[in-house]
Amino acid sequence: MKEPILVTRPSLPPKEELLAYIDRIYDSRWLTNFGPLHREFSEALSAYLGTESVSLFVNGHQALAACLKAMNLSGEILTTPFTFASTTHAILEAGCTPVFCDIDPVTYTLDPERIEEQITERTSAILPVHVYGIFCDIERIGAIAEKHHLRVVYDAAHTFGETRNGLSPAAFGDASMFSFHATKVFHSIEGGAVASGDPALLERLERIKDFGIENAESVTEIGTNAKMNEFQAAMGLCNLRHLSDTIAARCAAVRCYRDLLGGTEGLTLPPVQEGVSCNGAYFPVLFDPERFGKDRDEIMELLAREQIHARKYFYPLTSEFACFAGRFHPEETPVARRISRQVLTLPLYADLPHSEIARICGIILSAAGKK
Ligand code: T4K
Repeated sequence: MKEPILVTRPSLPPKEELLAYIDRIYDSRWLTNFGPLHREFSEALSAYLGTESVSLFVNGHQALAACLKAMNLSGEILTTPFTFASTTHAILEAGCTPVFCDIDPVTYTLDPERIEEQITERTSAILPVHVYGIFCDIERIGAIAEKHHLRVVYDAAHTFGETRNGLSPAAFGDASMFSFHATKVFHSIEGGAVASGDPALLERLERIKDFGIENAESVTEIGTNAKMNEFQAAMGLCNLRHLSDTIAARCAAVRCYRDLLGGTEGLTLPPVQEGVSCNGAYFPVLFDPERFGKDRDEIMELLAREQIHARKYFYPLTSEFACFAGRFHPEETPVARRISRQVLTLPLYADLPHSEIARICGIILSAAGKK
């Protein structure tokens, strides 16, 4: 029987490269709490992202939650419901209220038109998501934020490894959060980071993730424990060396999907953005049941019968989560609602054979009698 195909599979560095770092960890007996590999990884990431420094975290979610806290945000934060649970949960954990704006039907990111109409005197920030690695409308979001004196924190969990007009995602907004989870293009098993041009914010983050400890005898605020450990940093350092090969392989897989599915009536493939070097993070396809002849759930089921496990990233909308029943109004974001019901993210990882991509596309196209 064939191995199941999952939506993603982590890239791994050659084992001996990782073992060389593990030897160093054994020799030093320094396992966590700002060890030498933590420092090395932090410097390597700053160089890669073109920033002065970054603050590393045990995962992306803790990075985002700590960032909102460190900015002393209060009141309402304008955001998208078309995202992973983390984005909305981080806002609530920071003691703020998420206010959901609708998304653009082409980029699936926050629609600037919808942002401005939701600003009130309680709004303190905008939290857009570069979903699937598709960049938000940075210029218009920046202009709105400036006009209304709002902070902008990008959830850049999906964008590591990309550039926009030569700049890394870290160059935009007041801060950006990256996730280095195992399922991401680049990972440190679990992990995350905040990048910002504000050294005071980064310094505060270093304390918040370590219980608010300033030094052995001084705790200056209530913090948490969200430090990245040395084993995570070791995996990150190894993977960073191989990142360009990983991205090249993922982008070749994306091209293969585009060649096979492009131009099919009723299917919408992810947009190609001018000036953006893509990282091949996800391959979301929208299925319009009227024009394609089959809906998203039918296709997902047909693939699953062949042991191919695509995922509905991101359905339901975070505003529709059971834990928020009755609290938000998902019908007020109709574009996000429609897209969440049509989207299927197809399997994509660096070593996914192109013959398997052809099989996946064959199942999809023949389901609708298009092959
Ligand atoms: N913001 C956004 C926009 C995000 O998408 C995320 C995370 C965050 C913030 C928060 O960042 P982190 O705190 O996670 O750093 C997965 C990931 O766990 C999550 O990181 C990611 N977004 C989300 C979109 O996807 P699940 O619940 O779908 O994961 P799971 O366990 O179902 O794995 C997905 C597939 O990957 C499975 O089919 C199996 C495969 N897999 C998974 C793991 C963990 C492997 O082959 N090996 C593995 O080790 O959330």
